[in-house]
Amino acid sequence: MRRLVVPAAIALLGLAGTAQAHPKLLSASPAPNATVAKPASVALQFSEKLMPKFSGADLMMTGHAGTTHPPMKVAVATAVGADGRTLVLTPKSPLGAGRYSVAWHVVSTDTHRVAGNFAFAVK
Ligand SMILES: [Cu+2]
Repeated sequence: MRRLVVPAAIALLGLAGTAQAHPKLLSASPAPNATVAKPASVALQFSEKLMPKFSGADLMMTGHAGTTHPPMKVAVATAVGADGRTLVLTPKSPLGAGRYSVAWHVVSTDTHRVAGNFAFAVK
């Protein structure tokens, strides 16, 4: 029954909320599934202003040299840009060639929490 209850709750929320504005990931650099030269940072632009305290992302290396391996966390500094809507991850050391995934979670200023993930590759 649990599977039925959740959609019903979401439907109710949809009816009750006229000003529901969940943060959406508008764009990212590197773009999802892109292959890029070594990026100095990873920037995620959202549709809503973010609460920096509750917003962040994990950058993981998932493979290199044509192999995949268990996700290895990459040390990054995380900041919200001056526009309040962009999450910027700056790796502490340059990203090597390989495959990466970004698992992000953000809370917008209207307290809505959204999470997602995408992958990119560095050549
Ligand atoms: Cu690796």
